[in-house]
Amino acid sequence: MSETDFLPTEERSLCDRFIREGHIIAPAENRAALDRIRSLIAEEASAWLGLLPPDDPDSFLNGIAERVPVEKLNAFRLHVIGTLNATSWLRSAYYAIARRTLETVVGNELCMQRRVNLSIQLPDDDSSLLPIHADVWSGDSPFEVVLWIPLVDCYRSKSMFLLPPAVTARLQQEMHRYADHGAEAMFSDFEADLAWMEVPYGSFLLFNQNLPHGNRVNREAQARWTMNCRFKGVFTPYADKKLGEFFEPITLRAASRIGLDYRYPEGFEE
Ligand SMILES: O=C(O)CCC(=O)C(=O)O
Ligand SMILES: [Fe+2]
Repeated sequence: MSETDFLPTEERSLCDRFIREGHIIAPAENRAALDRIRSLIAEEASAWLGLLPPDDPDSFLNGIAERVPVEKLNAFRLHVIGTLNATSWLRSAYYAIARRTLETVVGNELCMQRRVNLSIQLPDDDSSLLPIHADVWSGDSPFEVVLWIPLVDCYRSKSMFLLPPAVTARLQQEMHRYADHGAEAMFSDFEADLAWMEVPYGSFLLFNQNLPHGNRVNREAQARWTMNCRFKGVFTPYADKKLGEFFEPITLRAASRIGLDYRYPEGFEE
């Protein structure tokens, strides 16, 4: 942190915590927005199954393995994601769930990934796993954060893991060792240091995607349902994921809009 830091104390301490721990778990800032997204997902999922919307979305989503076999899971998931992303209010509702935290940790002129991702992991299913990785290692900008929001309670293997910043510094020193041995060796060497994110429904997780993270086979009795979406400051550097293609500005302020639109007068020369 620089010597000059005019952030108010609470904002500085949240920033310090995000740097030190690599993540923040907090209650949804707009619970109605989260409930609305969960209802939409439960409705679309039941429509695909030819059922009426469930009275209890929590037990419907948790128990989805009774209705959707693993072979049909991807088609089912793609249907739900497709309708989710075709919904006009989806992204503003998603953002509303963590608006103040995003403003504090990332900034108030943000861009947001154009599509929200959905991941569904049935109990004991090994078909949709993400081995340990850092998004920044495969073309994401180091300025991005991931807002990860569960639709059911997530804990232990029904959640994701994150390697804390201090241990990540050690891993980065030894990175050459994994060039040949791959993600599984990295996972087992650092397994004891991984932090499993405990995020109940009603809360969100904001994490630093420069830190190694991933998931394992869900060994709990019920299905995992989580969404994720990336945010970054509009004017921070881009990597492979470009503005206008992957990202879209969502909170440009007046001075930036004026600056972006500004054209020097005809014939103006310095
Ligand atoms: O949801 C998970 O288990 C991992 C998510 C992830 O890798 C990401 O959002 O970058
Ligand atoms: Fe990731």
